[in-house]
Amino acid sequence: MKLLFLQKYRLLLTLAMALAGSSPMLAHAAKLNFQAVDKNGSPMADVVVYATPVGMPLPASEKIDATISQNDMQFSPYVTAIRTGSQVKFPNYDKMEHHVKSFSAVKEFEIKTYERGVVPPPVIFDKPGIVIVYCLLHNWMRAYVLVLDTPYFVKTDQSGTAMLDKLPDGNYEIKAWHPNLGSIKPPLSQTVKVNDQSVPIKWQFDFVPVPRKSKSAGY
Ligand SMILES: [Cu+2]
Repeated sequence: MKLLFLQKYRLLLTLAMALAGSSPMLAHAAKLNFQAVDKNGSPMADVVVYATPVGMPLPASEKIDATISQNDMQFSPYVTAIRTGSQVKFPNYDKMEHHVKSFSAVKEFEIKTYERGVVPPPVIFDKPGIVIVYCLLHNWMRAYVLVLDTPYFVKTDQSGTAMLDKLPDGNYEIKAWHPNLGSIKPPLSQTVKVNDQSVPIKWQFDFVPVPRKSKSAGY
């Protein structure tokens, strides 16, 4: 009986907080709409847009693991964004063998030649930065992993658009990165104040993306 009362009390308290707008669960959450275009104004896919809170701690949300498979003699997806500490699996769905290798200082690793159906132990990316993944058997195969400390990130689709929501109010440094920038050129950057509204943000890169290499292109 006492327990039931406590539960009821807690429910009422939650409702009261919700009505008062003070519950953290119902805090204002802004929606940011992104559009990425190239030098000529054409939509750019595979742009990772990520928001880092300024003057606020990063949330301790859980890491979300990812998969980069080998399909039709390519890595899929081409670009993957993950939070620092996440794991990535590299399953091989091709008839051919692959040999996965990274030379990046952020995460150097190697998964020696393995065949279809084999799912090697996942790779843990424990430092932020950019990791380029190669196949040592097929020199056109390449994937990019962007390892981020912030959990607020999103990737543009073929229409060059992406949307980031559930951002708590505050100031954010927002960056946009594309694989053609590699790990040398800095991403585009701007600081925005996020409050309870939808904000469109347009990014224009000063280049035209280099098409992804493929076997059929003769590489
Ligand atoms: Cu390969």
